Amino acid sequence: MRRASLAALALAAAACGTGASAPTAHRVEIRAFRYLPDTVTAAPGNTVVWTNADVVPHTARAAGAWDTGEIGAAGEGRIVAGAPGTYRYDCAYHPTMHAVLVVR
Ligand SMILES: [Cu+2]
Repeated sequence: MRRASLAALALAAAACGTGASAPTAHRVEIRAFRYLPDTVTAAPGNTVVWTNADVVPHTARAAGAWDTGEIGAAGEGRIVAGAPGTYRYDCAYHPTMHAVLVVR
């Protein structure tokens, strides 16, 4: 009896480990023409999602690396972090908006 119970426990434990874990997502809110937080650290393969809480469109783009394209009011844009590095990014429409994505 005791042996059977242990076998059942082992099966239950194995089942818990079979699900593929969802990719990690990092969120940046755009509010009042600022990226919050203004520095995000992600691992290669992580998703970074920008949500726009302003009533005007924004973008997030790192020259030569990536670009979310236009993110409308209440919309969101995303990228998948690629090669390790420090990516300073800005908004195509508002030159005063700057932030940093660190991939490592
Ligand atoms: Cu903007």
